Amino acid sequence: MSTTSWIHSLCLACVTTTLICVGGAGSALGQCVPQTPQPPGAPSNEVVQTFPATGRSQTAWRVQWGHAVGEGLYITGAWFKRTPAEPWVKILADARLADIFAPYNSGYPRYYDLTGFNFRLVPVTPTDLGPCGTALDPVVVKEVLDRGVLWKDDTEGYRGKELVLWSTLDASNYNYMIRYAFQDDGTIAFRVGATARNLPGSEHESHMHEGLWRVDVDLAGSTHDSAIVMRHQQSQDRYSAYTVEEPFNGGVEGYVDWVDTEFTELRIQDEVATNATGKNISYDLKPMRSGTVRHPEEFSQHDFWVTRARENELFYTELPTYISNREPVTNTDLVAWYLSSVYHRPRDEDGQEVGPFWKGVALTMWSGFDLKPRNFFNITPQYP
Ligand SMILES: [Cu+2]
Repeated sequence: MSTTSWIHSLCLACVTTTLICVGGAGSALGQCVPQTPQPPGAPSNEVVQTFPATGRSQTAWRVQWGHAVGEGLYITGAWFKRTPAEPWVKILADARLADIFAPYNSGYPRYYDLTGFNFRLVPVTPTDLGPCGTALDPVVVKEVLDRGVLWKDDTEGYRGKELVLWSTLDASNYNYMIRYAFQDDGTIAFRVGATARNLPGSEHESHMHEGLWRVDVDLAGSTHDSAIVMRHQQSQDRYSAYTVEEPFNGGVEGYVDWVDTEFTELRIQDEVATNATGKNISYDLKPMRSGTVRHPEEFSQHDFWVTRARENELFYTELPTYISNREPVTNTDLVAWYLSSVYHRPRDEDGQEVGPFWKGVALTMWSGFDLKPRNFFNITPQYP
């Protein structure tokens, strides 16, 4: 069967299925979370998921997505509902990998895997779909998954759920899985996973895989957003500690470095919209890190950048230019930029030379960050 025809048959099998799609032997039966049927008239690039999918929903996501040659999979809008009765609240205007940077330890090559090539997305396979997935189009997978226990209180508890959209970028010998997970507590998990065949001729050379993320957050609409930095600080005796919250870079475009002892986080806060207890709603950008890269390239000298949202400012490598006019980043329309990285030290598990051929692949290495609500709900989400 051709690639196209079996994808279509899988899609047809899944469109009306709410519980189990193409589960095979050993598939995680019972782990599939029912998918919400698409509302009539919804755009073809839009997905709606309520949690739970049937009965009285507690929270819901509405997500719009897109993809293009050389740009991977990206999000073109995301809205969340904290309760069934309230209108959708806008969270994202646009979110994407602005680039993927892969510099090798010897200094060369230094690949820009999005802007430097015209790499395409890989057609969806049955492996991609697993027991619960559906193909939104030939290259985009949608899954609604159980994500483990979200909270416990002795014998009480709740298993969290998430709507996941993901695709695979065919970066020549390499693959990057680009994954966005919209979770039932309002969190969005951004991930890029590096896998497939090590660079031919340099299979044993260590290198970095860096996700250069651009996230246009529009909390409750595009205006009135402010960037704030949160740092953990210890008092001099080190017995007590406190949190410093201050305007990002003095309130103007610029950068901030992640400091391990500070648990540095970037917060985007709306200056007008409040939750039911009167607090300004906000989202925290929480890094997922195993280290910090620094290269001669100026964009890599810092971890968080914030710019005023400009439709023509799209390139991560141009950040030093974008911030040079020091526009305000309080009470305005913002874009957050973040560099996530994994250090790939090749090992025998990546593969071996077998005669004249290489046999094996690097198992997936993930990097990314979460955007997590703060004072968006006024009470614990998904709690009875
Ligand atoms: Cu690698």
